[in-house]
Amino acid sequence: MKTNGWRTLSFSISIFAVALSLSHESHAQSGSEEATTKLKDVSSFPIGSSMSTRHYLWRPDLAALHVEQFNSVTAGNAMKMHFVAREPGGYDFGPADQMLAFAEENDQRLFGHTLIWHSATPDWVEDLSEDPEALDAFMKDYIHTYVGRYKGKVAGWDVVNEAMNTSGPGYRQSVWYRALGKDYIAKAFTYAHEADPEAVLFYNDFNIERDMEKLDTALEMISDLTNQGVPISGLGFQMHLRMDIPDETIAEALRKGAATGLQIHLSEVDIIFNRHDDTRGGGEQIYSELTDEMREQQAEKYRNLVLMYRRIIPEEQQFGITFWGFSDGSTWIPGFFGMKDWPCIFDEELNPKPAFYGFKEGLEASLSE
Ligand code: 9MR
Repeated sequence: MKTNGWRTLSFSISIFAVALSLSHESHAQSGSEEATTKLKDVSSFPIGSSMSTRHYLWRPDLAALHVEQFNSVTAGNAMKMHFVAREPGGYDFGPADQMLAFAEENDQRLFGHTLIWHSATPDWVEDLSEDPEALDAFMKDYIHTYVGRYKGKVAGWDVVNEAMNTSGPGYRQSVWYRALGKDYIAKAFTYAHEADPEAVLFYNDFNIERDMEKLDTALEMISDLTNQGVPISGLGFQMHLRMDIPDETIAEALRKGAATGLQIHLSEVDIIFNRHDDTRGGGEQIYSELTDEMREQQAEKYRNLVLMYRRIIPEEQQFGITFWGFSDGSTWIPGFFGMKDWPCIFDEELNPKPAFYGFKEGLEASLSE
């Protein structure tokens, strides 16, 4: 049974946790006390990361480090539609159940990613769009069944992900949009709220911290939804950052986000040095080596990001900060963009980078400075 499997995993996690905390001490920059302080212990809001069930099962070292440092977890892939609704005629909640078991056994908040996303819509669901009513009926059943199953267990959901064009203004012409118009968004939030009135319901998107036309389109949508009484309660900034995105631009975007009054989640944080064009395989390798100077600059960027979040987002709107992977050895970046990079706070060997200490400083700094 799964439960036994997870018990065994929890046991191995505690062994690894001890080993890892020892190894952190040897990499401490300014004393073992600082190195062994956990991010989750110095933060007033939840800190998390995406993880895959595969990693939990095959990489107990990653799982142990996650549990040691974080108190929130998002499935990197396992809770997407193309896994849950792989085939017509039923849902497979096995991987989502594994995520829940991991979260419950390790005191983690479970965040649901993601209900409606063009990129995770299986072909057979896309085919339903020839009959918009059938697509809507599927969406209703999917969200009711899925969110209802995890009612009270999943704290919040990315209800709709990436509904805006990749850049500039306008809605993405996804299969959902083409069949149901932009109303699909209001419907998705309504269905999710019906299934779990307590869950925090997010709209989530990328590049909205740098592309003001895109952000403004999302904000207009949010204000339309709110005016219609649609139960949207959160805005997720994915925050796949690049070193040269100016902090002032990010701050401006956060100010606009905060003004919605919604919960604000930095939902998929990482910071790269190289560039890409937002498409699979579209990486441009400018830097092929990570220098000490780059490490320090990245630490500063992570520190500033946390400070901006703490200063700009009112405490009651701080849903938390979630990394999209925390080790340079297992980040999604090289596989997706076809380029090497070092976006995370831990290196390939799971040693804390200056970025880890920068992030932690951002959490600990007094805001009256
Ligand atoms: O990290 C995820 C990668 O493993 C998947 O192949 C990909 C497609 O499902 O999705 C990645 O995660 C994405 C997230 O779900 C939504 N925002 C962008 C993330 C990076 O592409």
